[in-house]
Amino acid sequence: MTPILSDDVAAALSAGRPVVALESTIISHGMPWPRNAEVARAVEDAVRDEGAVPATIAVLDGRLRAGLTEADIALLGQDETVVKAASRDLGAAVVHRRHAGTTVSATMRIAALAGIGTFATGGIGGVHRGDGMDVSADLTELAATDVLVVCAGVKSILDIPRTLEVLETLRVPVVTFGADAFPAFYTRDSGCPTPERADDPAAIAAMRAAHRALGLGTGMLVANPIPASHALSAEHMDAEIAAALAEADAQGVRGKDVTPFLLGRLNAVTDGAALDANVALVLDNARLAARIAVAEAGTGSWA
Ligand code: PSU
Ligand code: MN
Repeated sequence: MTPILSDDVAAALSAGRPVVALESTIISHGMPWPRNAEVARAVEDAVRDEGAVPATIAVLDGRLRAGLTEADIALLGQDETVVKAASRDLGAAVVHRRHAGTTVSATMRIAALAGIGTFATGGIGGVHRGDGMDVSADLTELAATDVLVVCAGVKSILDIPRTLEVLETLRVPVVTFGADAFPAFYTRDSGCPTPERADDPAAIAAMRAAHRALGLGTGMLVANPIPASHALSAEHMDAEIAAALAEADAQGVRGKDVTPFLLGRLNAVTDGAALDANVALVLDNARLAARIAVAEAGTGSWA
């Protein structure tokens, strides 16, 4: 199935210029209107500032799309009928002509179909705390699809050590940019050492090229710690996260509703501080992904 590309994304891909995929669940289910649409545009601008072309990915009227208009982003940001689609939800979204914000897994799948190899997001899903049975399809997709994903680590709404273990099992390289600790989204240090570290985008592009040459077929996870100026207090966030998890449990929130519920609660209880941190890290991830894509285009490693 071939995604519909915007003109600028199509032109960049056919000329071998750097392109960065961006997800849309963060717009539809991760941030409140109208901040979500403002951030989506700012993230696209951040990618352009670094010399790459942004390709925000979504499903609109059942069509897989890469490269959206202002009106598309506004629809994703406020239309109540927009669903959250992971990879396995894409077929039904196409058949039923749905609008869908795509999670990391679904965005990776569509990026791969479009020939886009680099992708920026805020945080990926992972192994949830508890019995270890709620595992995001983001991890499964990273195991199956050769797309590089830049994130700010994973939130401690998840079990971070178990998430790193699963990534190891699935043969997904994990590289942290400029730090020895794997980051925890709102904070720069999860307490877990990073499996690999790289200090510049060219080093990440080189690791990626070597990884691809091995033919494993898996993606790669790049963790970019939140800028220190925007990092939140770990003790404070741990307490808020514990309260949000207890509330989700008490209200019987299950399945794909869990992550959006927790994000919404954290944004509400921190009086916007969590949202501001989220915005800062997404912008920073978009810049880093663009710099990696530029480095890769220069070496022709994603040809
Ligand atoms: N984590 C965040 N912000 C997000 C998400 C996760 O800090 O917006 C979104 C992403 O789209 C991610 C999805 O791919 O949630 C994971 O959902 P689940 O846990 O249901 O797999
Ligand atoms: Mn889940």
